[in-house]
Amino acid sequence: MSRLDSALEPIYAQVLQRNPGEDEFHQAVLEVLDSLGAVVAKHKTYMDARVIERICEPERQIIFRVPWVDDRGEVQINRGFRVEFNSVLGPFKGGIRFHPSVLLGTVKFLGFEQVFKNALTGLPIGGGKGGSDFDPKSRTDGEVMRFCQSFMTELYRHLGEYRDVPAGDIGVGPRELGYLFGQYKRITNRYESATLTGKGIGWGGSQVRKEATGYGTVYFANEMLGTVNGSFDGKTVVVSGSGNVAIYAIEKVQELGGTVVACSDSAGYVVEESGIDLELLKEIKEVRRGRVREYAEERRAKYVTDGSIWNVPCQVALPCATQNELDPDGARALVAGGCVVVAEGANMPTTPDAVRVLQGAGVLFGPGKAANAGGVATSALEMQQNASRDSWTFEYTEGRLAAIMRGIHERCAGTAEEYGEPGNYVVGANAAAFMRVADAMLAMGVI
Ligand code: NDP
Ligand code: 2IT
Repeated sequence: MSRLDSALEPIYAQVLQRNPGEDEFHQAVLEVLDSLGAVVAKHKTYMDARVIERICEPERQIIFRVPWVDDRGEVQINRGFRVEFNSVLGPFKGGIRFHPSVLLGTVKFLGFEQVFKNALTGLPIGGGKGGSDFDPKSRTDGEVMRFCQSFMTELYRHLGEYRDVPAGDIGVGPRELGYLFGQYKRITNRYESATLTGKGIGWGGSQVRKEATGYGTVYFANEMLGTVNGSFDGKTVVVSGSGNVAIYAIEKVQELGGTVVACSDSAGYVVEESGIDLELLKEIKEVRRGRVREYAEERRAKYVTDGSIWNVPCQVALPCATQNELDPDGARALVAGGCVVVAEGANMPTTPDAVRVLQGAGVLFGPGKAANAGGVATSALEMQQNASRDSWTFEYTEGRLAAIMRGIHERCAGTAEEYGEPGNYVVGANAAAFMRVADAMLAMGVI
């Protein structure tokens, strides 16, 4: 059940009416509005200036045709999106997702989340997101390159370091980012490094960007554990997914002395009580572009295709795959298995009902817009390095990331306390982020 403040109900009703069929977007908006009752009661100007309604409406939504030719010589047509949600704090910033499930509503939910996430980092970045229903997993390198070139041939006109700066997300990693940047550079005849982040280290990328989302999630979870005098040392951890975020979450958990006993992909999950062999997982996922099943076969480990990874008992759970992957049954299984902390590496992986189950059982819950902000924060550090034509060391950059994650945790915990909900990171993250965005919008007039 929602606890939406009555003053906010008409705003949500209008979002539903204006964006029919976009369930994920509705979910993301409701989750934020649910946290804002006390904020709008205290600061009447937000309502008077209709700042919430303005934040719920993207500044610009771009939808375009992406035609390309596959290896058999056949024409393929995909749909491309870029939702430029809010630029009040800086240029639009956020990843691009290539996955067959991508619809306008998916990109809008991700863009909306990104606005608040980016605000929490304290860095000068607005929020946006892009994507396509293209499936890179079923395609050859040549097909992926031609698709990326066609995608960028339309998107380039909207980008720029002062306008809109994409990065990766599901299905968009180093290979895709290389093709995208190459085509941008060709069309514009300019080497504008800070137009895209997640670049290769040899051509303008930042140390730690690849690791940043997973590492940052674990730093955030570690801060959460710290509030109950805990740490990762000796903890049993479950990480869903096995992509970029999951792999580097596993790496940092292991560095901090925890044992990751399970990870997954969309086909199944592997369980290894003694801990995941990260080098083999990286080799299979990053080099061979393989599956978790292959990992399980090589390790002769237990592989499950017809169950939920949340049934694996753990003390810390890090959902790092995709939206709505942790439902109330999964949440109840986590509680029964002794879980004390859940931190979201993915965007909105926990359904609202599952969040209530976790919080109701006293599990500390770190929402993605706070817990996974390390990726975009390090993207902003990449932009800083590009702007100054400099590159920092791994150690220095990781130190900056760690400090940013501590700052986000402090901001969320402090704001939750201020609004009478100590320990509620959902309220803390949403209220703190909203006020930063809303105050800037108020200062700039009716925009
Ligand atoms: P990757 O493409 O590297 O990996 C995605 C992983 O999630 C894969 O294991 C994939 O399995 C699984 N997955 C994807 N879609 C589904 C689905 N519909 N059902 C079940 N499993 C699925 O992506 P990332 O690791 O970059 O992203 C993971 C999550 O983290 C996303 O929510 C993303 O938005 C979020 N995120 C990413 C950031 C980044 O910097 N990359 C920053 C902040 C958040 P399979 O291969 O079987 O599809
Ligand atoms: O969801 C996210 O924060 C990302 N996919 C990363 C965005 C970025 O611009 O680095």
